[in-house]
Amino acid sequence: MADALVAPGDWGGEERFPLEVAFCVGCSLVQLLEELPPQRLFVDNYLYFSSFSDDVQSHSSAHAEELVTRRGLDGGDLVVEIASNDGYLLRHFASRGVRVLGIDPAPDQAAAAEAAGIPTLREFFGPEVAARLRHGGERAEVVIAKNVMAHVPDLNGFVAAMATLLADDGEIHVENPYVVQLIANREFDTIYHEHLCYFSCTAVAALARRNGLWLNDVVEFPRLHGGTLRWVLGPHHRPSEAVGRFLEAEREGGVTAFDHYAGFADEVARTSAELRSVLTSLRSEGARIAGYGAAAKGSTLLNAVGIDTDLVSFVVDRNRHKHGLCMPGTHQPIRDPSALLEERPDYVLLLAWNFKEEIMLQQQPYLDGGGRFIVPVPSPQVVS
Ligand code: JHZ
Repeated sequence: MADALVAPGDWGGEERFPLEVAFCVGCSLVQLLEELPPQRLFVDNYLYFSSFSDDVQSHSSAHAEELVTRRGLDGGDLVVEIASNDGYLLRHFASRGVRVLGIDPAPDQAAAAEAAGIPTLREFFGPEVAARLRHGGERAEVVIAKNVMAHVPDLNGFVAAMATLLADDGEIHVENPYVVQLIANREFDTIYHEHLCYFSCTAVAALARRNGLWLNDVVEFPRLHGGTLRWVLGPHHRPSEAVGRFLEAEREGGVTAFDHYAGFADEVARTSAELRSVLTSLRSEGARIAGYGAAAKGSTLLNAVGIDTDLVSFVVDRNRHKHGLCMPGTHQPIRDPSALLEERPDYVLLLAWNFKEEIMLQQQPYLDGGGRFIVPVPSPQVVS
């Protein structure tokens, strides 16, 4: 499991599960063939705190600003976020006087949100929670679901539940990495058990229609998490020009047909072999290599490519909840980023490549001292 960080030496209890991805010719959805229980993924083994990225913070604040201004939201309106984590987004609505409710089953993250004044339901969101809230008189002007729709086993139930909770003229904002960029940039390490689905606009439009909603807008954030789209869904058919443009581009680009995905496994195998050979030859020349980012995608990459502690000796991460633990499967110890200046490894494998600019800016002293980063995807590249 990609987020199941492990205590040093505690290797005996580690489990491995098959990971296969498939394309549905019926609805164009790219999806995993196996599911693990959400409780194990997002409650028992989950140390992800959204607030550790400045880029995510500024993206969230801009999102709140746009919605509050355009819709004129105030204390009479409710904004609900599903998978609200540590309150990284809702706090920007709350500080503007809007009523908020977070929903997240991850205990430590929900506690952090509550401590920041964000009321949080500690539950998995679904039809039952939505019906209960609606029965209690709650309807949301805006429902937000960032990087969570891919996590849900009952996808139709989840979307129908968002519709249940929505006010008559409300908006649903869903964000997820865009499958087109995943394929184009070979972001294979973002495929792991937490992510059951990989969305195109075609798949989201079909999903919305199956659940009484319309896809009304598409907004692109090409740098966020390797390429993110925001899909705006609503109960009325009011499509922006972007909706038609994206759907047409996907048809023309073949995104709705299996051939588009057929060569992906071979490309991933090539990138993996290339990365292994870069690391192996640097090590054989005596270079010392560390990793940056104890991310879920990081453990996926380390395990998929077979990067053990001989190749990459330790990993650093800003999230203090991860310090003292080790990467699952490959067992690199996780340390504070200050270890890069203490140990001065010759190279740092950038496992959190989605935050390349932000991390390289923070690590200017390491770079100034001659340090170099290796960016693994789409194909390994050394940057200094
Ligand atoms: P990051 C998680 O995936 C989990 P992960 C989840 N499956 C999901 O959908 C996505 O997020 C959105 C650290 N960091 O965000 C923080 C620094 O140390 O790419 C994180 O541990 N310094 C729910 O885990 C990691 O890197 C920094 O300056 O792949 C990045 O993880 C920054 C910016 C981050 O997500």
